[in-house]
Amino acid sequence: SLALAQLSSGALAQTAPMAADIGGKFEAPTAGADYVKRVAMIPMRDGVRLYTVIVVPKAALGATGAGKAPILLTRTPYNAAGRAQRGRSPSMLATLPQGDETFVQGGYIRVFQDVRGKYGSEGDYVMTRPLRGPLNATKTDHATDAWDTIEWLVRHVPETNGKVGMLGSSYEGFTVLMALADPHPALKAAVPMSPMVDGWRGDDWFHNGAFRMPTLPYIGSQTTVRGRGDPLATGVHDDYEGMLRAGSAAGYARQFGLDKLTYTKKLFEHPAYDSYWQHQALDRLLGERKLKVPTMTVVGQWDQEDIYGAYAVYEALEPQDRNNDLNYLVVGPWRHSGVNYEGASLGALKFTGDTALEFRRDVMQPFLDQHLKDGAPRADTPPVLSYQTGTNRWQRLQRWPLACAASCPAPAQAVYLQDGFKLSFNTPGAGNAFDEYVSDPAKPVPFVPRPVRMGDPEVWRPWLVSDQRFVSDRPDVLTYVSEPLKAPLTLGGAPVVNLFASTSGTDADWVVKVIDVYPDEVPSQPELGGYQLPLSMDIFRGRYRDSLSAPAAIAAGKPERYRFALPNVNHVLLPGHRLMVQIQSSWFPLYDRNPQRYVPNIFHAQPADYVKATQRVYHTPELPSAIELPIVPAGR
Ligand code: PG9
Repeated sequence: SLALAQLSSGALAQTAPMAADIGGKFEAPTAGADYVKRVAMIPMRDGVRLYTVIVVPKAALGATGAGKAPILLTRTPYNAAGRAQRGRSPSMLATLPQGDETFVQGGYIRVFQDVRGKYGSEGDYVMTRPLRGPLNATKTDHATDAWDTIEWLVRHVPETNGKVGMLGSSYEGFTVLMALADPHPALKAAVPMSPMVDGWRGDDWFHNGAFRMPTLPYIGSQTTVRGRGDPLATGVHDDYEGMLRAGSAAGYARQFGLDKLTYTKKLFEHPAYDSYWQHQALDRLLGERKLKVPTMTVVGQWDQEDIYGAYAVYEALEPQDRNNDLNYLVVGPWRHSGVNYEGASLGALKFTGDTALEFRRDVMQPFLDQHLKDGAPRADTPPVLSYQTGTNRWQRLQRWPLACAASCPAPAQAVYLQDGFKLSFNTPGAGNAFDEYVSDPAKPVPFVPRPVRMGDPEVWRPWLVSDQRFVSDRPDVLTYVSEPLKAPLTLGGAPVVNLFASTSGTDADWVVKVIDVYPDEVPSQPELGGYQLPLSMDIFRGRYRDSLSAPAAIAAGKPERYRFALPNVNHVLLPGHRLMVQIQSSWFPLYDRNPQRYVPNIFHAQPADYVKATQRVYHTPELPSAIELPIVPAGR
């Protein structure tokens, strides 16, 4: 037969048995996909090229769609190629991240770019690179890199209509804000989500001067290599144990070689709010510039990483927003970056539906369309959109906050700590002048139940709503509670701590928590019976009570005033619930321990510096410890 004849003559091409099986560049066919993915090395003004992934819907290709699609840009230190690939799929919807779904449905071009020095980009990486100015004498920063990138995109992506929006969460939110410092004219809308704004006051690295230990493994994973560094080989199951054994934060850094990393050195050299931090405070820096781009800043009420910055930026930009159409704030019942995932619950809390999708689909998308799509209708965007928990409903508001010490629709009202571990709106009367506890750095109060698995997302993500009963009866935690409420108590703003306290040491941390205590029984969700839900909590390092930049020892035994704001809250405590305040002096191992003996730099505290101290919290007419609550009167 013919086949046999061909075989014997060797006419059929044969692959040599020993031909190498991994050969040249392989490219899978993409004809069946509904998008094309391009990679460009975009040159910056100093010649450094940044790795950029551009995902274009096929519907925007060719004659019919040419020049019609807007671009959404995210600049990331977290691997642009990976960010642009949730999964491998011929469908753009399945390829891009969950939070991008409405962009895909809306026909947007999506762009992810590695910031300089990370993953595929050239140049040096500088953690949260400061703007050009006192800390950055070079000619480039994230503002210029965003500018140069947008300039290139509008010239080189033929499918675009020339309008660009920027968005991203956390570090990616920080790069959005940086672009606003000197925005390219084609940048028409910005959505910074959970942005890192001030790494000392209350985002990521410190809260009010207390150092957050997860910073150290983060520096390891981000700065040991251009890609993703290895996690620490801690050798312990319980981070509480591992971090306690290491002593100070510097001791922990040394154990893993992290003390050799440049950014660790920078942090350890700047424990106070000195010019290094002040020159990076993005709320102040942006407040000094003209706001030109409509900006919708987004954050979760229980953002466990960047709970400070979004409100600070909104507040700093608000004076420029005379017509209430440039500076928007959105607060959802979310964890850090939760806006980009499913938002029907957080820990034990359940909401009315997928609140994150509701926001993305019904509010963010029309806002972006209005500013980025040619001929799109004006969106009905409220100046402030906030999900009120307790009642579980979205609120469209004209402003934020609703109550505060001055210049708010309602004045803050003090709730006072009372003898007998009570809380009331009356100033304290007769009775014991103070309550006391011994704070022992050898047995710090854990921030979540042990074993503490800080890197476990199940522990870390919802921890700000965790039931506080696991510490409320510790002898080193003071717990004050009101009577069951007869009427709803609505909070809409930032509670302010006004604490009068003394320590037998010469330095001290003060952790204050405002808590909603559920009734003993909650028939609709039994596990919430008696639940102690944290609404707003934070830490303050006592040495900074008079000056954030110039720390000073505390006089042992002398009552001093500690005044600081807690994170914002939008919540109704329902009738039958009780208001609770807890006070403690450690929150470990999230925050490094205060040795309680004053040392110049706590990072380098020695074992002998860690001493027990007796803390007294006062509640007398002269020393009336209180929390100033942002109470919204009924009917507002
Ligand atoms: N919270 C993270 C971060 C932001 C900025 C600097 C360092 C870390 C993040 O989730 O990106």
